[in-house]
Amino acid sequence: MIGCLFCKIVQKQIPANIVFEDKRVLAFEDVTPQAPVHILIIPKEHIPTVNDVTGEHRDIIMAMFEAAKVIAKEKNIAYQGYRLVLNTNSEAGQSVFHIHMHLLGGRHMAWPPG
Ligand code: DGP
Repeated sequence: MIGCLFCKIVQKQIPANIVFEDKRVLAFEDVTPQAPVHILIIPKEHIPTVNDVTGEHRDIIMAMFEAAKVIAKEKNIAYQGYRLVLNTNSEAGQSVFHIHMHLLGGRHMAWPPG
């Protein structure tokens, strides 16, 4: 989508430290990391929020979770644990309106989140 920051990263118009890519998904380091491991996993297709996900996105959503598993293993945090977060709309703090799964790990995670 024109003007979407994450679409520009998908199209390699904006640089990012990419850690995983397949035909459906791209994953890259968050520019403002909140944990020793902080990766954003995004679909290549533009989907603004989780509210816009439909059954047609089944394969994309599955691919995002598969990517999370692979990255967690590669970063050696699969066993200790990690957190997957999808902020949706304003009260959750979504700032980029192209869905993205935060993969956070490498430190203890408190609950409830802030
Ligand atoms: P959220 O607040 O859930 O919408 O998360 C958006 C995240 O995107 C936030 O943690 C910072 C990250 N981010 C914003 N702009 C860029 C960028 O240009 N490059 C990268 N790598 N991450 C970005």
